[in-house]
Amino acid sequence: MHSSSGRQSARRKYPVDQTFLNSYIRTGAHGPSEDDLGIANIADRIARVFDDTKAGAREMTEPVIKLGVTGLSRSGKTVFITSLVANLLDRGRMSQLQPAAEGRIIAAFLQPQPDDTVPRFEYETHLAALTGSAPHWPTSTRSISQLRLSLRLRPAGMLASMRGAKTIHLDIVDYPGEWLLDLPLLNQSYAEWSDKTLQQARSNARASLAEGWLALLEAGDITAAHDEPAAQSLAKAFTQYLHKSREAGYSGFAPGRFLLPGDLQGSPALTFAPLPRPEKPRQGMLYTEFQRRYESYKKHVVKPFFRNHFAKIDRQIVLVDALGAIHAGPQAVEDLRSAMADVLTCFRPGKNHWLSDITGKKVEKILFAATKADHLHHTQHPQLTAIMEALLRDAKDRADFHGATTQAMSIAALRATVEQRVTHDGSPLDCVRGVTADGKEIAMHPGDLPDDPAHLLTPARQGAAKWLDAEFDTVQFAPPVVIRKRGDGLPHIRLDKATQFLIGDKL
Ligand SMILES: Nc1nc2c(ncn2[C@@H]2O[C@H](COP(=O)(O)OP(=O)(O)O)[C@@H](O)[C@H]2O)c(=O)[nH]1
Ligand SMILES: [Mg+2]
Repeated sequence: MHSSSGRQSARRKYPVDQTFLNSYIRTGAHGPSEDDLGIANIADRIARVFDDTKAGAREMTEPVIKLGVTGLSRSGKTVFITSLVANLLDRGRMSQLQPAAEGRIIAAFLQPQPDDTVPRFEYETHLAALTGSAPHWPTSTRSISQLRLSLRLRPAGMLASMRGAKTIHLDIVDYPGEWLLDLPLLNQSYAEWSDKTLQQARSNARASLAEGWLALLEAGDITAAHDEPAAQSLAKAFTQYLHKSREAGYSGFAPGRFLLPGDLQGSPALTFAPLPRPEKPRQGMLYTEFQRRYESYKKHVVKPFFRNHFAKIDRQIVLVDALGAIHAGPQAVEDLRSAMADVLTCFRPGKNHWLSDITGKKVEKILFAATKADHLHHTQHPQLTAIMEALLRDAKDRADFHGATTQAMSIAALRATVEQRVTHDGSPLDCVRGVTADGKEIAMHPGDLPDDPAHLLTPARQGAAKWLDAEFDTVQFAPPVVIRKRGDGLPHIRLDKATQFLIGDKL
């Protein structure tokens, strides 16, 4: 059975190569010389097709699940992946993951990943940071990385005893959520994007953050000829505004690479900023040059990411620091709401959506998870989940979104607190206790989340400046000192349930 489907795949792939050869033979006489194309090149192509076919045949019998993990910077991606892998390798704390509970996972092991050009997720380094004798949070990653974990499984169901064990590869891809929020740019001209961004910056909520940049903009002449130092200072001031927006808890700030430039730092594709449109944009103006760079950013930065990485994802988790946004205030929550709609649009555009060409294969399941739920006593988790559900429902209504299964959840990838009831002003108060970054042990009650999410989301939508009758606190806890029993992964909250939703059905 397997070998015949393998042959079929070989046959299906072969014509691709044939076309290439034919076109080479046809153009060979008059077209590029043999030196240009190179016999080696053809041999290389053929070898690659066979390699692909071999990989294709193997992947028929050994399926691959590509799990995307995203979220804005500091939402908890690195901690999530580290804990997920640790808990899949040692499954003592994964009782809500069905195949683990049924004892069908015979083995789990890390493998070299299939993509040679994507950096490996540094699992061992991150795990060492979290589980050493002086545990500390791993350093933040700022780009894409990947890790392959393979699972050896006993099949489920009635025929289980008649079928042998199977292997499934889980390719976990970590990429910044900031990159996803660049997607709407593909559908916006420079003039449209400039308008929208300037309008947002001048809005009451953000005006104070944009002061420096807007002052610089006003002082300049938009019809001036392009001059690189002026271009650089505008781009710098604009980037500072984006950083401040982020620090103030906002979620929307394209272009994402301005915050996480990686090796593009200082390149022209990242040296532009929004400008009001001059009456007659002409060649040589700063405006025209920025417009060109904006288009170049889309072409050379945004599109390749979607084509090369994003389009291949099967399952996706989006980590959201909802508690952080609630702490930051109504405008940050409102911003999160619109960012979630943008994110959903990326994943599952309708059939005739301009995006469907680019995103290709469509993701089947998306989990929106509020992270760091260990900052809340479990009696408040339902409220946090209800807020996530309301945000998700709203995002689905607003996005041109079809088909994928979605869910909202509250999780902690690494539980850093224990629960404790204290007496406060004579009445009991449910707290979480942990160790702060400076080594003090504290019990904290971050505030009461409302039973009805509308109590937060309505003022947020109406543009309230702060919460009327509530305050939400936050601290950063140090990672816990974990004493692991044999067979146990890292302590978490509902990581197993999240994993079940994401991949349980495939195991
Ligand atoms: N208490 C707690 N803090 C977390 C958890 N996950 C992440 N954090 C905090 O969030 C910070 C950012 O997490 P990280 O995984 O580096 O975020 P990334 O930038 O999305 O990869 C960490 O340094 C921790 O302070 C969690 O499960 N519990
Ligand atoms: Mg990270």
